[in-house]
Amino acid sequence: MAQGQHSAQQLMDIESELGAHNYHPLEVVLTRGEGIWVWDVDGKRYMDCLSAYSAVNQGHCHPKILNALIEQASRLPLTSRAFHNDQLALFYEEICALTNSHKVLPMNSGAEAVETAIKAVRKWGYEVKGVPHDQAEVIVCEEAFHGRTITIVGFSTDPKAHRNFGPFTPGFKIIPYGDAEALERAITPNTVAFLVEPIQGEAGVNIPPAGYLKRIREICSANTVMLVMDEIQTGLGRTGKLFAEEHEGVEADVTLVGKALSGGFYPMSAVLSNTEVLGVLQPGQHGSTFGGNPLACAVGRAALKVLTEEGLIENSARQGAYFLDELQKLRNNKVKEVRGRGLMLAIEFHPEIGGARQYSEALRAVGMLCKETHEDTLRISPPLVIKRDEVDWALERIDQVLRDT
Ligand code: IF1
Repeated sequence: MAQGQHSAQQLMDIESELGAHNYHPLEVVLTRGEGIWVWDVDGKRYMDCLSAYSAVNQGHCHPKILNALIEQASRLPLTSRAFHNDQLALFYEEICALTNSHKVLPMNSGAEAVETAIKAVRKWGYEVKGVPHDQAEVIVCEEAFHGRTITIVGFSTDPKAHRNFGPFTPGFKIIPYGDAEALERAITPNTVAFLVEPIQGEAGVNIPPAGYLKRIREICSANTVMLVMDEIQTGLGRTGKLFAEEHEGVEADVTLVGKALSGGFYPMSAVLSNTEVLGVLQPGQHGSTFGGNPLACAVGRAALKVLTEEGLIENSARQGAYFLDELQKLRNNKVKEVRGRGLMLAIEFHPEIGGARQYSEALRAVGMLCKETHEDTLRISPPLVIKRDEVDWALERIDQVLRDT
């Protein structure tokens, strides 16, 4: 069926009839994106303040990444890892140089990177640390989000994420987020890793107390426990640094990236290691049909180049600081707290006002697309290419909606 033959409502009705209802999207049907802007099928323009959950940090349809995609797709999209290709080594070189990593394992989704890291740290635990067979423990946090596989939802504290999906994978211990001493108390001789987000995204931009990242780094080092930082949402410039861990000068043993690693053009993730955790994996012990494919690598190389050459990390810090400062000036008794680091921002409303969804809907009506999380919090994460006058444009609408809703 040619594009444009269906109304927005017809398309939503078909989705509702034929698709599983595992999402509750805003009632907007998008057809085009460019930079921070997206357009719906009726030609209405919106500022995208979700960036596909930080997968579009470089802005929609960035021409340089698009050209890399088209060029590689027309030459050689996929070889499998049964053979070498001429993009993988170059992607390795460029991401290792940028992130000070020694080893990389490329995968496709963020959840696959998380699962890969869990496999690698367990294997490192048995073969290097000497943990007794099948006794490895990984410590994780309450309110975390690391993906949707059975193993990952098994250690989620969000009932929506794990109810009726059991039985689950054993070997995980859950501690409160932001409490370094809880980590120290939870460590046993069988602990192989601590998996944590430097800022909890899905939990509503939950920023840990100052010094938390530094303290968990010390505790992990003192106990030979691998610090695995999930930077899939916070990484690649979102918080105003390449990685959020840099705000406290911390370097994880294993860093997980995804989402904006491809600028939103292609599913791509990677496990980065600055120790020999990835060195324990031998041929035949892990892999994926599309992991490290030449198309992903060509797109990833272009996405990283755009991020660094166009100063998007610095822009995220600059515009994010301004955005946060101005949001905090919006005096409004419905707002409980405004939080943020770089362009990873959130407005938390008082529970009694009836939830943040009403604000997602009201902002959509005035041309801004945001997403609520955990009932009372509105996430604001525009692409990192946003300019000062565009931040002001957004602030005007947020102020108007807060006053009128
Ligand atoms: C959905 C949430 C955000 C992530 C972190 C791993 C992954 C994610 C820190 C897994 C993915 C996505 C998943 C997407 C919506 C979005 C999300 F609401 F689900 F929780 F961003 F907060 N680590 N987050 O944020 O990466 O396998 O998805 O590539 O499931 O609806 P993935």
